[in-house]
Formats: sequence, structure tokens, C-alpha cells
Amino acid sequence: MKHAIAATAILLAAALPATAPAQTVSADFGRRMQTIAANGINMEGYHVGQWEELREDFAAMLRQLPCNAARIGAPMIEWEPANDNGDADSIRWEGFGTDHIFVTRSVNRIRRMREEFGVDVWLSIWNLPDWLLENPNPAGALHPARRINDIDEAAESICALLLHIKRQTGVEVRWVSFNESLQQDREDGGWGGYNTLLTADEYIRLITKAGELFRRHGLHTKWMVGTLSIKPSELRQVREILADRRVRRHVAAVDFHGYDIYDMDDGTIRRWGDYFAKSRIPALCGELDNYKSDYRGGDWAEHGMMTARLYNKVYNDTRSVGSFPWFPAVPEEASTYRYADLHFFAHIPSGFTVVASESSDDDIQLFIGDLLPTGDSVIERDGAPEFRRFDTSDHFSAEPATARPQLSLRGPPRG
Ligand SMILES: [Ca+2]
Repeated sequence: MKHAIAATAILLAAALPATAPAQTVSADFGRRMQTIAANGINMEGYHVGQWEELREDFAAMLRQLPCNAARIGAPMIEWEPANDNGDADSIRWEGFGTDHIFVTRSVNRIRRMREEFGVDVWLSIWNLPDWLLENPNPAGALHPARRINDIDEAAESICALLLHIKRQTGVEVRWVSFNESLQQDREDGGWGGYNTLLTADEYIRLITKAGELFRRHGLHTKWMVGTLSIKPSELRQVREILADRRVRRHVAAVDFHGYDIYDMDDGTIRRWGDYFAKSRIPALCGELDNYKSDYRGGDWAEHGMMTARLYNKVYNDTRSVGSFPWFPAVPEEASTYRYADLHFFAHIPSGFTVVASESSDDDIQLFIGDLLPTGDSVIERDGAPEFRRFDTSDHFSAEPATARPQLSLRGPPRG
């Protein structure tokens, strides 16, 4: 028996004259693609863990936005300012910055995120102490990028921080990653390796060693493999890393960032999407943003269309199982750029399954899914946004399924 379901189309159409020919949009609920596993915020203001514990506008984001995870930085420099004892298999706690103000703020922030707001924590690493780096201050900043001089020691430092957080708060960090750490081949632009570069071999060694240490200390935290974008040379390195079975069991997902995707050629995007459509390890967009829209200013129609195009590509083409918009504060209506973003983000909670869709008009940017708690949609018409209930019950039907409101990517068991 078929059941009507609550379905939502997120659709922005270009303004059209009244005489425009009819446009058609269709969705095939029998062709189900990826299910969203994480809906989060890239809280980049907390890059490296310093400043205050949890700023009120950041707390307001966690309170108001429909997210279940937040990506923040780890204070690695303050955590192990000098090698604790020269033995990567033995933690000497006196050698770690357990009382450093940046560390205690980070620990308390993570406690509050979990206890007050119920969100899971993704700790991303931007910086490492100089003693762990081969070339702490490379000429040209990025080329050559900074390299880790002792992978085992890096694994121990990360393990010790996660263990300290768990002992202090009872919270297990869900995921850990190095920000944008794979470097593209020169023909792909050569970018990546911010602020620390890891080759595929180094990733395999790091995740394997950290996996051993996590197991020894009873930690269940999983890795995100951090790429900058989705270029062919990044996909090649991701495949190399995930081909290693010892590594794969410690990885939750591959993290890519959305900046390049707006203008990227379809073939590159589809090669990435084709791989992740079949991969048991999914990919997600850990920084979903479109600087082009921000810098150009623009009105509702412009921001709406650019944001729609980005989300369309990320969800229909890369097969992302989640996104973390770069929200520096609660998106207010006064900021068309951020507010347009919010209206997409807020309609794609965990449990949303993207289904195949088609449109008769290239100016209609859409992705469609089922199992949403509401049937709201955003339609831009004649230059103004319309927020309206989109009743699909007459048009779409599918077998019912159970929505999964919680994160479904691998990580620690929930307490
Ligand atoms: Ca040690």
C-alpha cells in the first residue's frame, strides 16, 4: 500500500514573465540516494580553542538552529607545548597543558555543547606546536605546507587531549580531523595543506596509530579525512587512504569544503559523487559556504539562486550526507546571504533522504527529499522570496520509513 508522505522540495526559480511556458519539476521517490547523517555548524570562530568559553551568540546558534553537531578547533599548541616524555606510547600528564586557560575553556565549551545543547562535537585541528613540525614557518606560508615530523607523537597528543576531555566532562568527542590537510596536485591548483599537510601515507600511519591508542584508552572517537575540495588528485588520495582496511574502521566520513564547487566542472563533481554513491564511507561538506555570494553583495534573488546552485550541487551531485554552513552568528534576516543559507540548511535535517529529481528549466535549482518534519519550501518569485507550505500529498507517494533524527555517522555510543 502506498502512503502519502510529507515531502519537501527546496526550490528556487528565476523570476519569470507571466507569459513564460510552464515549467515542470518531477521527483522519483523510488530512486533514493543518500540519507543525511549530520546537520551541523562550522563554528570557525573557535579555530584554536582560545577566547571565552562559549560566546552568547554562539550559544544562541546552538539553541536556535536545527543542528546536531558543531565543528570547532582543538588547542593543540597549548595542550602539549613540549614533548611530554619522548615516548609516544606513554602519556606523562604533567607534560600536558591541563591547566592552560585555552584548554580549560575548550573543555568547558565541549561540556556545555553536549549538556546544554545536546550537540556532538567535531574537533578539527588547525595548528600544532612547533616541536611537532618539520618546518613550523615555511616560506610562502602554504608552499611548502607545514609537515608533521613525528606521526606517532601527533597521534599521542590527540589521544591524550580526547582522553582528558572525556575524563573531565564525560563527553567523548565524536570526530576528529585535520583541517583541509590533503594537498592537490599542481594541475588541480596545488591548494590544500592548511595549516598542516598530510600525505595519504601519513594519513594511514596517523589513523592506524591513533586507532591503537584510542582502543588502549577506551576512546571511540572516529576520524574525518580532511580534504580541501573534491578535485581528482584529492579523490585519488582519499581512495588510497580508504583502501586500507585498518584505516577504514576508524573513519566516519571524508570532509570536503564547498568553496570551489559553485564553478567546478560537472565531470569533476560527478566523479566524486560516483565514488561516494558506492563507498561505505560517506563524504560530507564540513564548510559549506560561497564566498562569491558574500563578497558580491546582492539581493534576495541573487543570494537565493547562488545558494540554491551550491546546495543543488552538494546534495544531488557530490552525494554529501550532511553540511556544516560557516555561520559566524545566528543568521539574521537582515543578512540576505546568511539568511538564504539558513533556509536551505534548516530543511535538511538528519534522516532526510535525497531522491532523484528533474526539472524542465536549468534555472530551477532543486533537490528533493522525503521524511521531513515540515513541508515548508522557499520559492523566489518575481524578485521576492516566498516562504510557503508545499503540499506534495497529491503528487508524491512512497513507502513510509522512520526518520532518524540523531547522527547516524559512526562515532562513540550515545550515553
Ligand atoms: Ca608521551
